[in-house]
Amino acid sequence: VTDVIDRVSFMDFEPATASFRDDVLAGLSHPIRRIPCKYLYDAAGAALFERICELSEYYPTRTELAMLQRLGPEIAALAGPEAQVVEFGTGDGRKSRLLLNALDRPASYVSIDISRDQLIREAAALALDMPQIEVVAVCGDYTQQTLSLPTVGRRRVGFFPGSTIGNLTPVAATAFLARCANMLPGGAMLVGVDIPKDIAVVEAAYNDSAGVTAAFSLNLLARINRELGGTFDLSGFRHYAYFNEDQSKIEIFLISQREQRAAVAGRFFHFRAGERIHIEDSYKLAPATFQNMARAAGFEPTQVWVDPDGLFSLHWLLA
Ligand code: AVJ
Repeated sequence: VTDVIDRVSFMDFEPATASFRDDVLAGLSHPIRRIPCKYLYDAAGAALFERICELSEYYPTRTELAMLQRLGPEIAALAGPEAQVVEFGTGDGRKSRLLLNALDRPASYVSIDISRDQLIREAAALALDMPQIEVVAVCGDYTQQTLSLPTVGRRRVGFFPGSTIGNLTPVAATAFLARCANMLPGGAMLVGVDIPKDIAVVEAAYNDSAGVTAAFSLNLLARINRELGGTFDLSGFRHYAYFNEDQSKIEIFLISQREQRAAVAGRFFHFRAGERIHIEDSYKLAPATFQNMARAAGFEPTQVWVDPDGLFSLHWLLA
């Protein structure tokens, strides 16, 4: 623990900051153009994502929140008293608060994130709201680094909500879970996973009628314009999301509406009409499929809960 700010202990593992510039230039130079989805979440992108979570078509957030609410007592019994909650990634804090409020006298809350500012802001806000809990903010890249965490409390309970696991390929998701299992010896992990369902329902969630998801996708080009001296004409690109049934994932693209050029950091890129930039994958995993993945990562999957409409699942895994 290197520092204590506003009742939050702060540990910095100084994750390698792969630069936005390098990743965008490499992604646009590749024959199959692709930009990692983590870059969708600058301040403007995070605000648009919060609006997505409120959309009637976007079922995951409200479904998972309702499940956490309803299953609180059951999860508390499984976690036991004085647990140490370890969250991988920082959300808007709503789900973390729901879980912590449901548990039996949780001892501590550890939040791990690569983006230092958001991490400290959210951890400090949570520490203010829940003064009885010891809050630790860990700046690190949990997909790349093995992070040794301070032990405060009885049992570690990992938390990875939102079906964020679906943004990883099955191979990367399994590697991530294996890393989690090593960080939670003798503990458990609660993971939110979106389930395959009627294609029209999934596709509507990523093609909302108000166009918020389209604005979220296009913000990536706006961000490139803002931060990398980009010259993208946003009206020249269209958001496109479709369900790839073979791989059980939503694929999201920006499609060039005409032949055009754009500069990024002083380099020019040419786009044919109809050419795509792949910006996100969101896998939908059936409970048994996810359990097999967790098993391959060294967890023992036990409880799995599905909401009454069969939209979303929560998994309890033993490390
Ligand atoms: C990051 C997994 C929560 O894939 O559903 C929502 C991101 N992208 N709409 C998802 C997202 C477009 C989201 N998660």
